[in-house]
Amino acid sequence: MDMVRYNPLKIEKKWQKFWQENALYETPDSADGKKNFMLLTEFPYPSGNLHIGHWYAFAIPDISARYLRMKGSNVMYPIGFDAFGLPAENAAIKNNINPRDWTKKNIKHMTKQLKSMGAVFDWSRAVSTIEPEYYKWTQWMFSKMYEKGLAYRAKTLVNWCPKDKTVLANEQVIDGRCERCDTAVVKKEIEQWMFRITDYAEKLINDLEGLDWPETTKLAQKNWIGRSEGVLIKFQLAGITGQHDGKHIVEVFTTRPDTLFGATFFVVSPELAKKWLDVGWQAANEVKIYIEKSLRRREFERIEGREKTGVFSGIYATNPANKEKIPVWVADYVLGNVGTGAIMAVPAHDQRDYEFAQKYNLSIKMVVCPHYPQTTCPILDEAYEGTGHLVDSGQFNGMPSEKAKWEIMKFVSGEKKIQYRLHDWVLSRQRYWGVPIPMTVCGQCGYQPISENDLPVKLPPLKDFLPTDEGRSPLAKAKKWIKIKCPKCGDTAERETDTMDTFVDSSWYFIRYADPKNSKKFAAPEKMKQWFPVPLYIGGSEHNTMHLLYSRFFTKALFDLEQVHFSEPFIGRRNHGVILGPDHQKMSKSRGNVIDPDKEVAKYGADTVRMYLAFMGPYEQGGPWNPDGINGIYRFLNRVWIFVNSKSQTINHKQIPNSKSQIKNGLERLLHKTIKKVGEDIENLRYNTAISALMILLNEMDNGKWKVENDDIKIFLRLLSPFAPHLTEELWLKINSEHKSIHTETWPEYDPKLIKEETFELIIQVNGKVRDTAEVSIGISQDEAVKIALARDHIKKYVGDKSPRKIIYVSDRLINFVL
Ligand code: ANZ
Ligand code: ZN
Repeated sequence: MDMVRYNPLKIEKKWQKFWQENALYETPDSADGKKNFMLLTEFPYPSGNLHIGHWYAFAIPDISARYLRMKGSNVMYPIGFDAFGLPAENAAIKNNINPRDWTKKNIKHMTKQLKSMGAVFDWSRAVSTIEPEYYKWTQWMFSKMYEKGLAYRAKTLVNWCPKDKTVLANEQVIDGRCERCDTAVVKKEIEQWMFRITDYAEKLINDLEGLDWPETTKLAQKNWIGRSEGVLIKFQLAGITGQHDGKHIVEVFTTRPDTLFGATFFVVSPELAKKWLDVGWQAANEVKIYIEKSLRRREFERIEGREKTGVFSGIYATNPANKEKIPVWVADYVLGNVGTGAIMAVPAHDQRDYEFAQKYNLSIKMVVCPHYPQTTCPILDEAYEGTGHLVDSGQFNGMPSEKAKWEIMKFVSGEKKIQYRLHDWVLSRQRYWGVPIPMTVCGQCGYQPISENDLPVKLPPLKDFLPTDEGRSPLAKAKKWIKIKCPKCGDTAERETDTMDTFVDSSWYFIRYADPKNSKKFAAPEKMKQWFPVPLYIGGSEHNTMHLLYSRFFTKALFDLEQVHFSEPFIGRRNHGVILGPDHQKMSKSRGNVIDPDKEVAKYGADTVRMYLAFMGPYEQGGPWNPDGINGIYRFLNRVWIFVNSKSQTINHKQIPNSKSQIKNGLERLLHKTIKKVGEDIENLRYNTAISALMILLNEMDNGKWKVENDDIKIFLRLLSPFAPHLTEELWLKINSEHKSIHTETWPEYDPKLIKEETFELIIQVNGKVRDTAEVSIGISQDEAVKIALARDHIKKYVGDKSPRKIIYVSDRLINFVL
């Protein structure tokens, strides 16, 4: 018997070509009565080369896509490219080529690499955010949102490099310095385009409830939005020169108005203090220096900074509750863009204030006592942040703190206020490689939207795309392009030269998959009805906040604009884990622990690489790459190859001597159990245990004990097909005379009778009293049950040599000996 060796490279290329030529994975908008299911993954950034993380993100959900198809859904598994963005611009500058050429080249190469996975991607629906046919709609959505006041222009604090004279994204600021020239970065107020995402803060929190998302993701969104219910309280500040009467009312936002009597100092953020300086406050030199210095620090350093810093401002505030004069400090643990940028500091009940007071020797006064009616408060070695009863708080003494909150609010005429940590989304970038913002600016009429009929505003080709001196977008250099007639007065005007943040492009890309070629609309309503909302979105937890929040905001805005029929984009969400290097460390070039998927595929074939990634651990956890592990999978697929090949030659020839039905039974049970298990495991993203079950099944089929029929092998191959699509396609051809792709087969069904537990706990009674139990096979006869029961030592004691008067047998439940 001669058998061809398993040669994955040969068969994989062949089948990929076959699938493509036969348009096997092109998903129709509807397919005779089948349920539509879009299985969405996060479209990649065309960085140039697929890494193993891409395989994890795309080749593994492909298992689910294939499974759902076999279960009878019309599954769309779309793919595209998130192709605008800074890296392209930087790479282009470095290699002296155009960002478009660089990006297109990468897309071409990565498309080839992605195809080597053998996934069911529908390439006919692929989208790329840099194509004018796509970004026309990104611009159109911006315009619609502008019309509704959801997009607007306003001053905001940005990172500014004084040397390069340019705005920097947070990621471009390294330890407070410009990543390019190492100059200390300052915060500068500049006008930017923003989306009013804060209008949706409440809905973005409340609507999480109906979503089937990981709790961690929901929590991350809630924390990011950071809703807190509090009170605005006015403080009178005296001694700020430059204010018209030297007096100044400053509001603070607090969630604990009940602690007002314990406010022993007052803190303003450097940002707010800077504003006072700008209008003429004559602060001491050291105060000015402190303000300038802290404005250069990055926000997260300020919050997580080990040691709090600050400086006394020379000013005093009046505590409105007890009229005490308290010192005003400038300290950078208070943030300029949170609340009002100033706080009442209550060191006894707020840990940050406590640490600050300790360091600068400020007084600490406890006003909420945890064990009332005892009013001697404990000596604190940290702030007491809990609730209790009020002490040292005038007429509020003895009141529960929860009640005192609102009473004290009334007492000082405070105002209830819901506060969000979330800011409006700054969407403009002073960069070349992005979607032009479709606006004009005219000396008379200010900003005007470009008419819908004139969209898309195409990105002009530019030779020099470095930012300009004043930090203006490189588009300002497109002298011809920039000139336009004002849509309102007809005078000469200029185009907006800012481009959009790439998060805008990716906030709606999934909608385009439903209708990628439409030139009249971003997607036809009837097609959207067929596909949305998305039932399952699989991606990385790094997108827990920004991307997922922005897409939800976009969807809600489009819903309110009556452009889409759904207000939540993704009903189900699962996060995949991260693949670590063989040394259990994050893969990185400098560590030299990077696994190159192309090399692994060349060595083992795509089926092995996919299946190993699926096998290495729970998908939601990820784990380290193990060279022995991938070998194990390769050996398994080789065994499958040999087993099916040999069976396909001997089937129906082999004589089985033993009683057939008896022998068949055991394998059949295992087959049906495996059908159930593999299906359920895939549904729960437990691909690893599904694969273990398939390994057990193969062992059992291959141990010579059972008569293995052609139909058994067909079931096995169908179960394996989502994991190893190429190998199973090849073997399917071998065992079927007429070839129809295995990937158009249905998922096998299991017989519930066959997977019932094989044993049960037989209850053994003597004279109606339970005396023992025994594990026995389901369906045993009364005679067998009697024999088993009477053989047990414990029962022998009761029954002795008496012969029972009566035996009551309830099959598959109990046996009772009446003596
Ligand atoms: C007085 C107080 C007493 C506070 C107390 C807390 C405990 P959440 O709940 O996270 O929203 N805060 C207000 N504005 C701030 C700013 N710009 N920078 C830093 N901290 C600021 O936090 C609300 C609390 O954060 C507010 O309540 C305020 O401190 C502080 F026993 O006011 B609290
Ligand atoms: Zn005008």
